[in-house]
Amino acid sequence: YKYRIGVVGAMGAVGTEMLATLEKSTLPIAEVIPLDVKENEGKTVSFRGQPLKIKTAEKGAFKGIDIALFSAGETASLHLSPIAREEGAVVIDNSNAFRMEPWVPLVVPEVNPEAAKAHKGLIANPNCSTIQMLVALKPLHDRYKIKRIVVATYQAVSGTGLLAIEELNKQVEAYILGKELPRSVYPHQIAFNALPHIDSFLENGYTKEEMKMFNETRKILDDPEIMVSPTAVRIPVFRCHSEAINIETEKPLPEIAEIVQILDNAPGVKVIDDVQNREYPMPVYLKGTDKVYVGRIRKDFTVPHGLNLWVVADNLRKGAALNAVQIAELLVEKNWLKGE
Ligand code: 2RA
Repeated sequence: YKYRIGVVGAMGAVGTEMLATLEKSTLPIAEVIPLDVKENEGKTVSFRGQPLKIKTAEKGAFKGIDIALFSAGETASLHLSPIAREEGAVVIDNSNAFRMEPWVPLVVPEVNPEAAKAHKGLIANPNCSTIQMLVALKPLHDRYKIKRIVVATYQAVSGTGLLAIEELNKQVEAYILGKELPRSVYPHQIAFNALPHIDSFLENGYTKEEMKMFNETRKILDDPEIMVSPTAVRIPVFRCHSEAINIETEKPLPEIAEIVQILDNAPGVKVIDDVQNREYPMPVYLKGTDKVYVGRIRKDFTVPHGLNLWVVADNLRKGAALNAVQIAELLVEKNWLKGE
């Protein structure tokens, strides 16, 4: 059997990456149906060298679609995912709309694949900053039980979308030309800056982006006690999020050499850590890659069982599109498409 795959938000930053990822997927694909807002109807996107016409994402558009990958924002997911499910599609949603709903599995295939089995027609893709953090930490959590995570993120502008990529380009250009820097996407200049503000602020002084990392980590690891203290920062990098992660574990940690081995052999992880030769993960070199890259691995000597890690991943790929496609591949491979 070959599957008909819908991509909702096909012209967005993540949607574009979903199409690129599907091109290389092991999924047996009969057809890819790109769906987007009405204004984009008739425009074309490329898939395996062929132009595909965009259709409007609306009632009736999902008939015959087996799996619908959504990356069109919360409002679109809230409105259209029930319609897609009614019309027979299994929805894999990259938005924040359903991630914390008890009936919706929140899945990173390398971390909690079994959670996908009991789906009810909708599976949520976690936030990019959560995905890369947990792919790296899962092998350590399984062995040494992490009790606390302190993490600072350094997030690329592509996480905001195509307009933010354009804004950074325009600000750098204006700076070089000695002109006033245009600004419309972020509350402050992003070029040559670091913005400690991603998504809106909450009563507790954290941002929604930071609380996603706290809440999603507990759900994905199925651990109601683990503590996560995030600071999410936007930096003038186009692609790939970086994270400085500090963990404290319940059990004693082994020597660094053993930790490196554990990490490098873990699913979805690659260690790049040879500081003498200035080798460590960096966003500018990791665009378009599929793994989560870990470096600067060192004990935190200030606590009994502590470790520091530097983690980089392509936020549009493993942080969004690739993880969503990997969930689709998992469902097909395990024959879990029907769910429960
Ligand atoms: C961001 N994680 O980077 C959020 C959504 N992609 O803006």
